[in-house]
Amino acid sequence: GKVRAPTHIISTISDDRGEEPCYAGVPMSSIVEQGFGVGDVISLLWFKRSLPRYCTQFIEICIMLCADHGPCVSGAHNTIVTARAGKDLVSSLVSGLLTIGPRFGGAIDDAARYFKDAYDRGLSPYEFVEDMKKKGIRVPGIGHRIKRGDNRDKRVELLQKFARTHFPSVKYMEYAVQVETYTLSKANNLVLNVDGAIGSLFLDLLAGSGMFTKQEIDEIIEIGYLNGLFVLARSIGLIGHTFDQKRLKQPLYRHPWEDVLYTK
Ligand code: Q5B
Repeated sequence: GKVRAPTHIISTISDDRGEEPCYAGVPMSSIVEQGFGVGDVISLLWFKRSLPRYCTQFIEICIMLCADHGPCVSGAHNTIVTARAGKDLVSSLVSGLLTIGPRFGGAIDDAARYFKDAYDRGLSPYEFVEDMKKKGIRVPGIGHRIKRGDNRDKRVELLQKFARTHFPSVKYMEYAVQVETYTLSKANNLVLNVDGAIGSLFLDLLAGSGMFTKQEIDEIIEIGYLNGLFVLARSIGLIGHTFDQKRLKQPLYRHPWEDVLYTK
């Protein structure tokens, strides 16, 4: 019989060979006609399935809330400096994106990994936090430079409120809140941050929606899908900062000598 030459690429999420592109089998016209939003497109292209409206709405809220957090955070700072050095949009954007990592915005996957492992193993918040301390690992999703126990992150409150209203279960989030209660008893800056809120709530979305098998959930957490939400969201803000600097015709940035401690 006929032998098909092996392909060099396998792809399962979109297909542009027909009359119109399809995302996970859903034609573009259906996406537009059914009034799908960006949360639905993310569901199709990342998770390869249509998710219930409350899930796609949650994804959209994450994107909106993480789109920007002012000019002083690591990502925006890098983007602003790069734009002011006369670089193009893509260079300015990626310069900011490259700061996203374990300390800044890229703690969502690890927060989900550690909260899931601790909750599933039945560790008390005390056991979990003290165990992390013994290992010398900062609890991902906990701590913030400017947010405090008496100045909570509004984004975290908004996500929690939405999930408490719409999710069938928020057990992982409640666990993260208990962890926060314990860490706040140690230091006032050790709040549940936006990464920790998204990480724990996405666990609830995956476990409670009935749309994913246990194996699929483990794979999503292991591969690390969730930092993608912050990367995607913050790209919106970083592009905005690039345009802003160019519109304002800002000159080359040079850090002031007075703000550097020169020492031998
Ligand atoms: N300590 C976020 O640290 C930060 C601890 C901890 C145990 C912890 C830190 C951290 C985990 C990573 C994480 C996401 C680096 C943050 C984001 C997006 C953003 C950003 C924005 C946006 C802040 C002081 C003392 C030390 C530490 C201890 C600190 N964190 N212990 N577990 N998690 N968190 N990142 O203030 O005894 O003195 O040595 O790494 O979740 O990125 O808005 O800015 O939208 O753009 O620099 O919101 O918490 O504190 O390093 O001076 O530590 O607290 O061990 O103890 P800070 P440090 P000691 S959201």
